[in-house]
Amino acid sequence: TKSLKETLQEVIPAKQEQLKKLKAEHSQAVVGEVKVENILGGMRGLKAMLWEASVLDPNEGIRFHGLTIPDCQKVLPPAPGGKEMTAESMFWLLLTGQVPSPEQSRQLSAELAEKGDLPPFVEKLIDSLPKTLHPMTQLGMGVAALNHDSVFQAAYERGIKKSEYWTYTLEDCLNLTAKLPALAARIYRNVYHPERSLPALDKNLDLVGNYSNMLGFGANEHLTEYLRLYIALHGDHEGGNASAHTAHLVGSTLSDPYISYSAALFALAGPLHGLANQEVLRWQMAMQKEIGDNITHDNIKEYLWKTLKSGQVVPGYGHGVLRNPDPRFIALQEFCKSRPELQSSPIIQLVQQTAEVAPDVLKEHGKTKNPYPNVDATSGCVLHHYGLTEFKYYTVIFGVSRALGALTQLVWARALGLPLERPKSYSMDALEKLIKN
Ligand code: AMX
Repeated sequence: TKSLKETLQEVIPAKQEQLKKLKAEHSQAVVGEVKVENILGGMRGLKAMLWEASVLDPNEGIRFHGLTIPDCQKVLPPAPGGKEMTAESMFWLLLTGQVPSPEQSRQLSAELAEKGDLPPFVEKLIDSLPKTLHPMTQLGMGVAALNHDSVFQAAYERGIKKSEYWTYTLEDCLNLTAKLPALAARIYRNVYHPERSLPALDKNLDLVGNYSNMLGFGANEHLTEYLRLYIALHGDHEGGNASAHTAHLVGSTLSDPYISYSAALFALAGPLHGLANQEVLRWQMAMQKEIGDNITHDNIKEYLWKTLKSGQVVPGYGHGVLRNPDPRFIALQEFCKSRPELQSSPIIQLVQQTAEVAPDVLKEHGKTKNPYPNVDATSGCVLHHYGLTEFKYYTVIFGVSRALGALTQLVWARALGLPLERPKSYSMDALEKLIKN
């Protein structure tokens, strides 16, 4: 069977050819226009970026190399004994556009487990941080520090040909992906359970199996399976979202994958992006506390209006691109429906009931372009039910996941020789002049 690198080596020439042809034959083709609203509106809707791994349709949601989430659930190999697709199989798909065989997926698991230990100085760095430092800040710092061992950076200093960039980038990306569970679990242990010892990486487990084990939940196969699904699903959401875009932008300066992804994590740490993960649960629990046992649609509606009237957003609802319920939300809800213990969980019931009421309230409120739930509306409550209750940590899990897409696309950016990203900006005065002309 072919390794990941061999598979990639085979698919790169055709993509390089496709890019060459696009440049040669269609460089001047017009695919859209730039309106003042794009410039003032955070570049929403502007077609301005190349990203191979996934494309987000406003109505259908995400497709990974053309595959929908249910397609991926059907074809991507699970871990031995499990049902949910593994992070490795999603990584393989995002990187190569191909579905790995179970054997290839297991080979990649073994390679990642082999590379997963942290260098001692990074362990010391993380251990020296105050527990009160947000786990996302710790994750970003740890990932940045791992660039000490970047093979891309070392090779660049030595002097390498552009055509070789991608091989060193791939090596860094695999090393970083491999080390994320040990790093993220160490942060969890230090902040929440300093009395616990951290288990060593198990060379027979997949990436998420090891992550769950190191978090202290290895015995809970249900949570491990949920984490597999969660991490595969959050792996990529096309290129324009703040974290993926940041990785791409920083990577375009030829910064190595560690510091590029570290920057991405700090974009993910904002409440309008990844931090919504922790905000949803905080908000749902405040709702639960206020409403008490008498949960009715009217009570939920009243609480939603209270949130909106206080000038806050309803966390877990709305999206920069999506205009329908997020298929990732639907997939996580299906997971909940398949487990009786989750169906009887009060917080999961509350999330489900909120999803029945919130769209109409948000429509009536009339501001958001998308009144439907996004993935964050449900992702945290399952973790909470299974005992991973520290919601300040949830965005870290998102950060482990988003690496799959962002890192695979750094490899492609180097394989395709994509240039330094440098859009044009204008002052309002300059813009007014432009409009007059
Ligand atoms: N509740 C209340 N108001 C909302 C809203 C919500 N859930 N979503 C959007 N709005 C408001 C916006 O604040 C904006 O108001 P303004 O005109 O006063 O500034 C208006 O509706 C128009 O916004 P939009 O074009 O529909 O959304 P956007 O592309 O600007 O922002 C997002 C998208 C996700 C930041 C926004 O919907 C939001 O803040 N949602 C809540 C936070 C959240 O769930 N984030 C997670 C997103 C997914 C992820 O990255 N993990």
